[in-house]
Amino acid sequence: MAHEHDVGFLESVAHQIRTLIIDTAHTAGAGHTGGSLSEVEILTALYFSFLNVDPECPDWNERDRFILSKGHASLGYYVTLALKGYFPTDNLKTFDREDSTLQAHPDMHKCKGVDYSTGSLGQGLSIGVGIALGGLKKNQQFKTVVLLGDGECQEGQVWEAAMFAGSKHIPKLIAIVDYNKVQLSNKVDENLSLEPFAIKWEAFGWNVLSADGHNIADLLSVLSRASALSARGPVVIIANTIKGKGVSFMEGKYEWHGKAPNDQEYTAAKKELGSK
Ligand SMILES: Cc1ncc(C[n+]2csc(CCOP(=O)(O)OP(=O)(O)O)c2C)c(N)n1
Ligand SMILES: [Mg+2]
Repeated sequence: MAHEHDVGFLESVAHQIRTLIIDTAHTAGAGHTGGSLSEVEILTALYFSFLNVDPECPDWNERDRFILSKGHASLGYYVTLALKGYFPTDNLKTFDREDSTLQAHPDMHKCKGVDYSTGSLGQGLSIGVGIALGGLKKNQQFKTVVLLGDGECQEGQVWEAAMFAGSKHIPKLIAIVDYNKVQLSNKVDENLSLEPFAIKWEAFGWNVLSADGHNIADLLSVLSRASALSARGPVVIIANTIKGKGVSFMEGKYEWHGKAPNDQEYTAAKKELGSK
């Protein structure tokens, strides 16, 4: 079930998630660290306040749906699901192993709490549109939330899904873009700029909100506005974030897109996080 927690509590959850992301990446020697660190507060606000979900009943038919369209950032997702109670945090030690339920990209058939398998960028919004439409046709009340990367928004399929949802005024559908300005090997603007981003979504028929993606109080208030607005049609939240947020030498660096810290980097990262 959704819970209203105070911001201080949620910030401590976010800090725990960030620390466990670093631990898990270091243990596995793998993972998309940068994009996992940028989504921490978004996932915290969603799973520990906004989403109506129950880890005891992961398949409950009326649960809110969540799709991590930027599936490569599974590290952050798995840590959040573990802390929420879907599976023991000890399982995180198996991340990215061949026999693990926690594959590099989320697998809905292996990992409890994962509503849809992702990893091939560009697909999540289409899936979310389909799920939201299904709920609408069955007169169900659940919300569907899709988290996209900004580099991912260069994919044509994102805009086909956006055009469809906007044109059909699909309700209870909320997209969030983790706008960290960095993709795999360069900055989004240097590669293929999304701007004017908000105007594009508006032109596709969406209500557009923006948030400081690292400020829990702001995220909660924007999510609540998004929820109200989504009664009439789809809403996108452009969440301004920093790739690698929380570890100074990872912040804003594409070099940390798909890299795990070595022993020395791990010690330095933990020192920084511990002192916060
Ligand atoms: C269709 C597809 N093309 C390429 C990739 C490889 N890939 C994985 S992550 C990534 C960059 C994504 O950047 P962004 O969406 O900005 O994610 P974030 O910054 O949040 O990590 C790419 C190109 C992929 N997973 N899927
Ligand atoms: Mg990005």
